[in-house]
Amino acid sequence: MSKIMVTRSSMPPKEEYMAEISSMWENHWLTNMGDKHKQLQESLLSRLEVDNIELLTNGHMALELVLQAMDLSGEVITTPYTFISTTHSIVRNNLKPVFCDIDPDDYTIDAEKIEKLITPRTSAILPVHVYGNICNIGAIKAIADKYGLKVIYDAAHAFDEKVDGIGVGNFGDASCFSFHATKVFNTIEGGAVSYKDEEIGNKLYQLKNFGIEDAETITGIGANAKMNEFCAAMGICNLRHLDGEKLKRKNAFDRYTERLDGIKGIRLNKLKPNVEYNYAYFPIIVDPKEFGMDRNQIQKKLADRDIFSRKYFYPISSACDCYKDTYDVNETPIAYEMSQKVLTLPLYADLDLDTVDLICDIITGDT
Ligand code: T4K
Repeated sequence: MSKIMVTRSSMPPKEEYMAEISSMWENHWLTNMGDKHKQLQESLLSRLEVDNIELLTNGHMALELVLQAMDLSGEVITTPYTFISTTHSIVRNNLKPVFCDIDPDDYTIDAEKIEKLITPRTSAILPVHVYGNICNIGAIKAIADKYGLKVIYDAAHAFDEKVDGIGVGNFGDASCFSFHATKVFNTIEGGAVSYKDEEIGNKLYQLKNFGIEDAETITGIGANAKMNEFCAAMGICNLRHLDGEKLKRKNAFDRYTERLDGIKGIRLNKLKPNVEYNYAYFPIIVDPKEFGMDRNQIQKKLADRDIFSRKYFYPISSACDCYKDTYDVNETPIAYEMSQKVLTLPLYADLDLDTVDLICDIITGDT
């Protein structure tokens, strides 16, 4: 058996991608908002059922530039239980992350704990739809409205999800998606921001393209965060196969659930009936006392059989070397505890059910 990694990029048939990019050998247009960029942007507007979307070079720049476009100051309330990109995007905007603890059931921000972290310096809330679990959007909106705060969702894990039939990109002032190779939908590297206010869109466009208005007019101090044509073409192809890929993920996800649900000491991610999921990740929370083994031991047992799980998200942001002198992990005890117990099992469209069974057998000690 070849190595099983935590995920594996979905790719369209080679011929389909070759056909999609072949026009570039005629027009020699490789980047700077070409035809493929426009086509993908249009397709995503309708697929995600959002009013506005801007494509970017990756999910991190989506976060970093939308925060910049909003011209925020002071403090941003967020959680440390995320990929480090979320925290870095705040700090790299000279803003201060204020860490709120998470809900132990779905790992997203605990909305009940937000209000007491608000100070006169708070300008925004940046919650994360961790593993595709949707944050408590109603409660977050109520708090944001009460205090006049912006809400920017890190929706890197929530591509194509719906809540009560509404596309996830419609909540808050903006939502940032990642189209990295490891995601449910990939453009190799890529990302996007869906947003409400058209002015944010104008600023984002400027920020991703050096602040260029036209060849002789530079009005902003922008960066370069454009999605190139090869990446956009990959997205166009992958989008055609998305439904099938999601279904295959669901089958693997359901098999894991069938096999691991109810095992003493292993807790699974609870799904909510009003959410249409994308089956991005399969995290398990391992209680060593109850299970008789900790997650590191499970990870090693799997690795001994060439199966590579990951500890998404360990360490939490506040425990990382670059932040640990500024923050105390004990301020977010649930996030800290989850980071000590979580193991994310392999999940991707082409993961066959026999391999899921093997992984479960190794975990439960049946092989
Ligand atoms: N916000 C959140 C909540 C995020 O999770 C992320 C990214 C972002 C923001 C930022 O979005 P981007 O700027 O990345 O678009 C991976 C991804 O690189 C990262 O995108 C993702 N989150 C994070 C959770 O996971 P690593 O360091 O674990 O990736 P790596 O290289 O170890 O890959 C994991 C496995 O994926 C490999 O073992 C095999 C497979 N793989 C990897 C690559 C690179 C493939 O099958 N194909 C590939 O090309 O971070």
